[in-house]
Amino acid sequence: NDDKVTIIATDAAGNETKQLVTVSVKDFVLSTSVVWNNIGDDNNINIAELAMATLSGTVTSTDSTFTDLNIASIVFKQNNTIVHTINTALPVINNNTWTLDHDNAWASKLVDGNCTVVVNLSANSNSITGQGKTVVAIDIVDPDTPVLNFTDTGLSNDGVTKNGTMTVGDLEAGATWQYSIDGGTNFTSGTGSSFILNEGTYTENTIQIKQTDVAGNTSSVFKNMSSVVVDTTNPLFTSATTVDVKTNTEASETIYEATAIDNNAVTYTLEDGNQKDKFTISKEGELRYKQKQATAHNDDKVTIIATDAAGNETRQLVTVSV
Ligand SMILES: [Ca+2]
Ligand SMILES: [Ca+2]
Ligand SMILES: [Ca+2]
Ligand SMILES: [Ca+2]
Repeated sequence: NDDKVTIIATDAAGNETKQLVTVSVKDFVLSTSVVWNNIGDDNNINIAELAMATLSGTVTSTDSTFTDLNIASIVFKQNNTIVHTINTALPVINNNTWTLDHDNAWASKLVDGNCTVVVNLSANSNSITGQGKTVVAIDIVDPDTPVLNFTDTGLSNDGVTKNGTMTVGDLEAGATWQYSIDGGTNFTSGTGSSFILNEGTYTENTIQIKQTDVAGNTSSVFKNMSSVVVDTTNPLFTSATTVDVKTNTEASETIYEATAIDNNAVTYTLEDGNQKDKFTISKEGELRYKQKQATAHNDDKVTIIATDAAGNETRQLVTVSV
């Protein structure tokens, strides 16, 4: 501020007047803060937040004598590309503060990713300009609907399993997830990527799973479309361990009916060993000799395996006397 110059004004008659003029060179600093509102404190905008987000700021300047201080434009950039510019009906600066009200006209232009907002200021007939900016993350994509996988032991694809570990798939990195086993009445926070179902029957829609991404967007709810049955109980034999057969009974005749009780369907097979090769058994449990037995004896032994739909097995040794 120390440049001085004397200017001489001279009229046609030669009269002179001098005036010393001091010229000060200043850095005019004009800027504004830019703050997102209604987006929580995570600097991340989710779908619900974007529906009511506003922007505001406070203008800072090194000189209070600016005339016509105003916002010239507000520019939204994503990945260095301008996605929207507001240059009409701009916020008015009042007591150095301004607010951009929510409007779908600009909010709807924003997409997933980092968003930079630049607020351009102007004063003194546009001879002074300045700006402010802020960067925020925008996440307006719902996470995928989780999927449920489990090992369907025993009979395949019947939904009856002895392994109650339910694995949750399609979880997003950083997401939290919840599951319900009562049709969505109560949800429990999940950890890792699986949960354990206790023994029982879980009918259609009883098992529900949802996830929430880091921004707070929640997925659609997975619901099981068919029953899941967890069966960890072995079948219980109720048929006898000994049987008497008359000599010369036809081979086609059932000599013994294996019976085991279980909550789920049971099938019967024979275990290798003993006199297994002398017998056949139907999956319903009908035991027969392969050949007519002509002589009396009481030392034929065979082990019957009862297997439920989940693959749980119980063995019973049966002694056949002819
Ligand atoms: Ca947020
Ligand atoms: Ca997301
Ligand atoms: Ca099964
Ligand atoms: Ca069972």
